[in-house]
Amino acid sequence: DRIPLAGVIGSPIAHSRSPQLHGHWLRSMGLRGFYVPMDVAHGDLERVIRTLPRMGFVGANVTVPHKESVMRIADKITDRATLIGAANTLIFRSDGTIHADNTDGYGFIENLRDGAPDWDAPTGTALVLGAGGAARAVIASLADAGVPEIVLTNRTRVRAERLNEDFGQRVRVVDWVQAANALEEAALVVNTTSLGMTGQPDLRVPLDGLHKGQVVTDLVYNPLKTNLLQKAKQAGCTTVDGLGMLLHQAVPGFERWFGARPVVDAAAREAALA
Ligand code: SKM
Repeated sequence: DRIPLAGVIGSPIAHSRSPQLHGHWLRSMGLRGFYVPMDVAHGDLERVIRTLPRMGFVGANVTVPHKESVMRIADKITDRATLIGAANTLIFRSDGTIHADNTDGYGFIENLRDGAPDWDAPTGTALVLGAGGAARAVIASLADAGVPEIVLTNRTRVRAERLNEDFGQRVRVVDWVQAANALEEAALVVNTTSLGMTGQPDLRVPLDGLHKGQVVTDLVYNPLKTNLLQKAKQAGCTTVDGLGMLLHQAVPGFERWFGARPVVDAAAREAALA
C-alpha cells in the first residue's frame, strides 16, 4: 500500500503556504502522506497531471495560472467549478479519471462565518472589488449563501460586465469611481484584487464611507492587516483577513485525499504563516 501523495500545482509556487498547512495537518493528525509544491509550465500541464496518479498522487490543488487550464484536462467537473470557470482541487480516482472542483467559494464563506459570525447573508448588499477568478468564486458563493444583491466594480469595466452576464441579475456593475456610494450602502465589502498585497500598490477606492455595522474582508493575506482592513477597523467595521480563506479552501481536498477532516484553528493559521 502506497503512501498517499498530494500537492499544489502553479507557477511560480515558492510563495504557496499550502505545503506547510497540509504538512501540519498530516503531522498533527498522525496520518501517512506528503504534500509538495510543484512548479509546472503551461506546456507541461496536461502531461504532468496525467502522470501524477501513476506516481502515487491521489490529487492536487491548482493555483495561478493554471486554474482555468485544468478545466480542459479534467474528465469530470462539478457544477460550481463550471460556473466559476476554474478549478483548484483535483481528485485522481482509482478508475483513472480526474475530477475537478472549486473550493475557493466555500473557503471564502467559511472564513467569513468564522470572522464575522453575526454577518447576515440574506439581508444587505455585498460590494465586490475586482472581477478576476477570485471574484468569480466569491460571487458564486455569495449568491449561494442568499445575498440579495451583489455590486461589482472593477478598474476595467468590460471584465465586470462579462461576469455580470454569467451570474445574472443578482450582480450589478458600477464604475470604480462610483464605488464610493456602493461602499457606504454595502453590508459586506470584499477586496478580491491583489491591490494591497506586499509589493503592489494600494486600492485606490475612496474609503471615507466605511462605518460601523459593516463587514469588510480582504482576500489578500500578505500582509494580514492590509491598508483596507486597517482603515475599516478605524471606521468601526468588523474586519476579516484573508488567511482563513486559504485554510478553509484546503479542507475538502485534504479530507478526500488523506481520509480525515482537518480543523481550521490557531495552530493551522500559525503553520500556514511559518
Ligand atoms: O485555491 C487555492 C489553491 O488551492 C492553493 C493556493 C496556494 O497554495 O497558494 C491558493 C489558492 O489559489
